[in-house]
Amino acid sequence: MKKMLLFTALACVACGTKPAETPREQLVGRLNTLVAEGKIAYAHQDDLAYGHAWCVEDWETDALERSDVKAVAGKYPAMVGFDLGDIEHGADKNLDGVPFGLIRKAALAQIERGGMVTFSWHPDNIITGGDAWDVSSDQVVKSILPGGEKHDEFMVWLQRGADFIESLGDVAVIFRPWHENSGGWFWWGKGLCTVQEYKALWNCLQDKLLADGLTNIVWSWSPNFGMKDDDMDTYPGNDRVDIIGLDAYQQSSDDKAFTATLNKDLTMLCEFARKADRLVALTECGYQNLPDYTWWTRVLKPQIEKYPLCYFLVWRNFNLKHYFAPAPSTQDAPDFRKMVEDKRILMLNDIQN
Ligand code: BMA
Repeated sequence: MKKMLLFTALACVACGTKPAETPREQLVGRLNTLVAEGKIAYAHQDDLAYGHAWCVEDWETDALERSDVKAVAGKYPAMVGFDLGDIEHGADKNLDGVPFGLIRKAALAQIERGGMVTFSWHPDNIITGGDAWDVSSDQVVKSILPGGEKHDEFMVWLQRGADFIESLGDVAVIFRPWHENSGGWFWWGKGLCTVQEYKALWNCLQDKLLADGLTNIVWSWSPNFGMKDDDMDTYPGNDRVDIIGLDAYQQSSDDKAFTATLNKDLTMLCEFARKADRLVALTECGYQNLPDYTWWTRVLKPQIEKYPLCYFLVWRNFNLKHYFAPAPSTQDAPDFRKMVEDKRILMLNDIQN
């Protein structure tokens, strides 16, 4: 296969034509184009799978046309995110109870409709059997690296993740593993492994997927906001990352504190990415349950507009105690609609062609 590609590339050089773009190059190109046009794509986690007061019951027959975002704004998100947590066990459903069959179908529907897809992954703790948030041992990363006692088992976990991505076929997706590692709440986070171990963990996963022929992945690395000077030390490198992301949630009514931290981090990351010629995204954001009904246009939008971001992803709408995007019944819905009506913010219908 590789020889064939090389031959095609050489033949194209000889005849002066450019080789056709791969799905991966198309996705990177698409994101670069929208940034160059001063636009930013809107993304929502689990958008087609469930919302405030509904969930897809029978995914095999469901047309997957429901979406809280569409119900509020009349348009689907340009990008949809899903999480692969529990794929490592060969489970039928992810850690949040979303069937992997539904995730596959929804991801392909989103791409078929002209949209984009991103995956995160919250794998369990292989030493304790606890979840991704189990930080009771600082030996987990070490144990799964080559030479570690859990390495072989971990490679089986990676294989299951790789098999799922491969099952999507020849489409490009954004993959964002080992996220928020600047914090200490995941077993791969700060204080739980060394800088070298984190980078080795990144490389172990990426090299495995590439060796399996998964060359359509656009790789995203995303620390958490409130970054410290040494947080960039774990950046895997320009040859390993396409999108530098930031995860940023407002946690209290103090807008000023939130926006100050967000601006500080985005300024630094955008400058770093400009020099490195990488894309930048707000890979997760939100204000849980939206206690402030004008948060979208008063707090979030004025900040993200200042930066050359390719997308911003709002986290999931699990239930009335844990949601981030509106539904028609929530009081922030009019303000959200106003935000996404702005021409700068791209929804699915804006990027379909
Ligand atoms: C978190 C919460 C959890 C969820 C996890 C993975 O931020 O939404 O309830 O299990 O993401 O989706």
